Amino acid sequence: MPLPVLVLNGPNLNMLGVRQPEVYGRQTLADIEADCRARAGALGLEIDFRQTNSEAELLGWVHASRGQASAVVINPAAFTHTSIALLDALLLLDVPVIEVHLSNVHRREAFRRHSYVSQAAQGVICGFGGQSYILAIDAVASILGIAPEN
Ligand code: CA2
Repeated sequence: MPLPVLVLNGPNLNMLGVRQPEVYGRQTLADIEADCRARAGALGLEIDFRQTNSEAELLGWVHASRGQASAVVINPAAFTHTSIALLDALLLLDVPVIEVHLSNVHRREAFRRHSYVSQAAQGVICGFGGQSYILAIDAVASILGIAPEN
């Protein structure tokens, strides 16, 4: 089995399902984690799914993933638009990074259209709610050369 796929989530995503369902959907982060785990399992991939409200903790997880993960899927939440430190940390990785967002950030406020993180990402998926994460796991499988069973 390949090294685990690290799925990282930034600030406030622990509150999903509580407010703004019209923007972020009704799924909780635990629901999304369960769906990711099921899809990854069907593809023969293991996932390590985490959320933090701390930029320092997120940077630490990215640093510690060197040599320990086969890919990183990340929803950096608000750090997307603010964190050069997160960009620099992700640029240290030599595995695929996929940036995901629940909402279509291009249909929202202008400040959400710029992502520092995208410069380190192989691809960006946004606007499909929790399905954005599943599409990202499928992208990782494709990049790693793992074919779905059917
Ligand atoms: O669409 C996304 O996934 C975002 O990364 C979500 C971030 C936002 O800052 C990005 O621009 C786009 C916000 C996450 C906040 O999560 C909430 C959860 C429940 C209720 C309100 C916010």
